[in-house]
Parts: sequence; C-alpha cells; structure tokens
Amino acid sequence: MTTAPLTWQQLAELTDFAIDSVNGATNSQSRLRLFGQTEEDVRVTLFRDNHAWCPYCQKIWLWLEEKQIPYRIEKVTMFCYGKKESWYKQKVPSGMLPAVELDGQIITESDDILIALERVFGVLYLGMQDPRITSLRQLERLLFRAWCSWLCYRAFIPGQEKGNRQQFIKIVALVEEALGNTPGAYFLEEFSTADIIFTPYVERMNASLYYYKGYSLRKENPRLSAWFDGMETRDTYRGTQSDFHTHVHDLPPQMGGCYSNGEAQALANQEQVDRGDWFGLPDVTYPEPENSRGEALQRVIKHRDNILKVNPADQQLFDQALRCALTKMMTGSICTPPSGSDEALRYLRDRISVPRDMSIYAAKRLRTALEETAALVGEVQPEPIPVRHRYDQNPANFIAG
Ligand SMILES: N[C@@H](CCC(=O)N[C@@H](CS)C(=O)NCC(=O)O)C(=O)O
Repeated sequence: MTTAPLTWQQLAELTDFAIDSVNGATNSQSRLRLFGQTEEDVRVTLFRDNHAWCPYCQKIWLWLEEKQIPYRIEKVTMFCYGKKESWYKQKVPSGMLPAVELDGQIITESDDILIALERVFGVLYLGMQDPRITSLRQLERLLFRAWCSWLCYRAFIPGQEKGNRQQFIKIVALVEEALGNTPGAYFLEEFSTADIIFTPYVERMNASLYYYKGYSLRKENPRLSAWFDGMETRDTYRGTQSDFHTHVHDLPPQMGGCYSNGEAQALANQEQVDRGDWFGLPDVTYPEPENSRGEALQRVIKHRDNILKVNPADQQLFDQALRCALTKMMTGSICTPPSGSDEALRYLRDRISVPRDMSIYAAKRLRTALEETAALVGEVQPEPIPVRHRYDQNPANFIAG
C-alpha cells in the first residue's frame, strides 16, 4: 500500500519551523546578530564563507556567539565552490577568510582577529596570549599537523600508513592528558578560548578519520568524547556543528586530497556515511530535537525552486519524487516515486550541507527519507562527488537564500 505524494501546499501545512536569526540560538542563516542589543551597538562585521564550512571562520563565529557580541555577517564564496566576489577582493585582496571589520578596520588571520576582538570586548575566560592558552594552541597545531600527515598524503612506503597513525595516536594521547588536567569536560576550569581553538579541526578529524581511516576519534578517546559531549550542550556549538557527510566531501578540495587506507573498517564506514544509517554515526550524541523533520521540510520548501533547478533530472519527475520523500519523512507512509527518479533523489541526498542548509538531525532525517524513497525504485547512484573542487555546490545557484 503506497500513498500519493502530498502537494507542496499540503506539505507546507506540516511545518511551523521558524527561527529568530537575530536574537535566537546560533544558526548559519543569520546576517545580523544582536543578542538583545540594537543595531547601533554593532561594531563588528564577520566575513565568512557561504557554506558555513571554513574552519578558521568557525573559530571566530563561535567566539562572537559565546561572547554575545552584536555583529553582522557577510558571506563570501570560497575558491573551490565558485568565483570569489570582487567586492570582497577589494577589501581583502588575497580573498582569504575569515576577516572582520572592527570599527571600520579590516583584520585578517583568525588568531589576529581573536586578539583584536579580545582587546575590545575582553577575553573568554583566558586570552589568546595567556601562557595556558598559548601552550594549548601549540598542542592544537601539533595535532593538526599529525592529522594532515596521516590523512592528506598517499602512503607509498611500506609502514608509512601505520607510522602516521601511530604518530597521530601519540599526539591525541597528549590532548587526552591536557583534558585530564581539570575535572570538567573542557580544557580549562571553565569553557574558554582553548575549547574554541580546538573545535574546528577536532570536529573535522572526527569525521575524516572515521571515513578515510576507519578510526573513531570520539570512540577511542574518552576525554575527547566527554569534551564533544560538553560542546554539544552549548547552543553556540550546535549551531555551527557539521556532520560527517558534509566534512568528508568538503575536505578533499580544501586539503589537496584525503586518502583512504582501504581497510575493511574504513570501507564499512564509507558505506555508512554515504548511504546510511546516518543515525548510527558517532558524530552527535545530544538527543534529537522534536522539530528536526519540520526543520528539514521548511528548508527544502524555502529553496525548492533552486533545488529542482540544479538537479540533473527532469524537473517534473524530480518534483514528484521529492514530494514523495518529504511525504515519507513527515507522515511515515510509503510513497513510491516515479521510476527513474532514484538517481535524482540521491543527488540531493549527497548535497545537503550541514550546518549551511539545516542542523545535523534535520539532515539525517532528510538524507534517510531521500535514500529510503530512492530505494523503492532502484539502486542507481549519482556521479561520484568531485574531489578537486565543489562547483556542484556553487552558492550562486542559491543566492537568494
Ligand atoms: N591562517 C589563516 C588561514 C585561513 C584559511 O586558510 N582560510 C581558507 C578557508 S579555510 C581560505 O580562505 N581559502 C581561500 C578560499 O578557499 O577561498 C587564518 O587563520 O585565518
């Protein structure tokens, strides 16, 4: 027994998801953040990437959110997704992100930005130049380098893969030790700049090592696991948190390549990240919010025309198939899509970007509904996701969003 797809009108009636992007919880759609203050109080503009993916931008984004500094957000295209905006190159000729404009002055380099912000707005528990933070910053860079050496270079010499893995595990042990120096989940007695410094790359390590190396950072390291749990209690982090699928496919063009060790565990993890079960992944542990399906639906409805336009399939065919997947997601009823629409549904499944499009649980719901619906009519997979660029995600196609 299969049901007919709901109309767009009927679907719209099933969601009342709404956010307060100005004063509500951290989210990737905001263009202005006031935290209860007024526009006259805004002294900072953050220039960050359209994809809400750039790790150095996440650092500044989190810091501003934690400190509740009123700020504006201007979004810029990263080279691997499309053409850099000329207005931005006039401000920052290298085109690099992030940048902030603070009282009219442009500042680049994420560490320099944090130091400049601290001078004006005060530190987050301890400042960037405090010796305890400096030594944790050094540890973070050590971890970053060990991760890059393992992930981003093809192992040609026998034993190289094993050696890189051991080196990474050795440095992670130092991070575990550092986390053990204070009783709580965070690096210091209180949530601080140190936690913000570690966040972007530890999140990317968790995803990429699981997928390419079959290694779960979060499962293997109890203190890092507790640290992730602590981070996930914060609305600020939840609003910037990405998922495994987004990271593992956004990293290769940014890092110049990510290399799988081809081991059975890595291959099994790749299957899981790409095709589900997305709910079984060690990428999030806070309970799923009640409105995750409503959020996913609202986001698809908002961008429906562009989603249909960029899909390689015939628009009428995909429109019907997409409504089937959304009907399944919202009602639980099986809705068989038109034959030949499986590839189109999976094309969208592979292009949900977290947190750019929606939050982590909403994305899991939508990916699941798309895959389950596609599986009713076939096993055709779309072209593999490109690894040298991501022009398939060019934000120019979604500019109104
Ligand atoms: N050292 C810089 C690194 C910034 C950086 O590498 N930014 C990358 C994005 S993560 C970038 O802007 N690349 C140019 C582009 O992709 O358009 C900082 O800490 O801010």
